[in-house]
Amino acid sequence: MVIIALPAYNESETLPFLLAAIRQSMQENKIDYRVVVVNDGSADDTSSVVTTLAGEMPIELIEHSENLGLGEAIRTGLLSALEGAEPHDIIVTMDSDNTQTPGLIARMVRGIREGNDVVIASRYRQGANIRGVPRYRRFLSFGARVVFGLLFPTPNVRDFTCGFRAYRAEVLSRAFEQYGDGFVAQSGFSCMVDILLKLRRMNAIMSEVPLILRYDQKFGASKMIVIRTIGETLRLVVSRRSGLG
Ligand SMILES: Nc1nc2c(ncn2[C@@H]2O[C@H](COP(=O)(O)OP(=O)(O)O)[C@@H](O)[C@H]2O)c(=O)[nH]1
Ligand SMILES: [Mg+2]
Repeated sequence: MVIIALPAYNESETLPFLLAAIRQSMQENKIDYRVVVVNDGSADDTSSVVTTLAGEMPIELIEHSENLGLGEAIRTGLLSALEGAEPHDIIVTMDSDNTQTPGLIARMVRGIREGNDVVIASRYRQGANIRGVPRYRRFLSFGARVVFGLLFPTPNVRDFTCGFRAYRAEVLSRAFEQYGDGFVAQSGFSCMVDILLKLRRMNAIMSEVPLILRYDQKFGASKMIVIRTIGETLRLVVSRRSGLG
């Protein structure tokens, strides 16, 4: 079983496309799946869009009564995905903005079945293709790749910040047992790096597959607050390097 956890903040326009693509891809690949959408206090009709589609495919909707940030939504999504999951099940997270292609999930699932604990959809692998990402955002992701690659070298990992990943359920359960809620300690976009560094410390086996990123298809603006994310990420680097976090 593959459980796809989607953090969603004001994604009513894109979710129908993404959910249809997920459904089609899972059917084509004959993968047993369910989707968990975490509506993080959206001001639009994200909830009703999801409820409408829930009649057509296996979707669970979880609501935060207010906007708590990507990290909290990821934690809620991972915890509910783990409820009732078997140790060998696979939990996938991805953006709800329909810029990442669910067709890649089948390959990520295979990566876990082959023996990886984590498979990352990576911008830095042969075959990756990035369309429409502004230059400064490319620069930031690349900066993160360089900084984390130097300070926290991790076999097979180049993309430390991408939100599209697959995890072996058993490894995530162990991480929550070990760290409690602190497994996802960052409330903002730096949560992805935070999670990765903790799994690295647990000696998880990781690999990457090339990501096709269709940012050119993105409706509306990015929800990432750039300065806040840089600040959080730098604080994370300092606390991890000094052994405080
Ligand atoms: N839960 C939650 N999710 C958010 C928030 N901001 C953005 N997201 C979600 O996080 C994901 C990444 O945001 P996105 O705008 O795609 O960022 P970008 O692709 O990196 O520019 C999307 O699924 C958003 O719906 C937030 O405040 N809370
Ligand atoms: Mg996105």
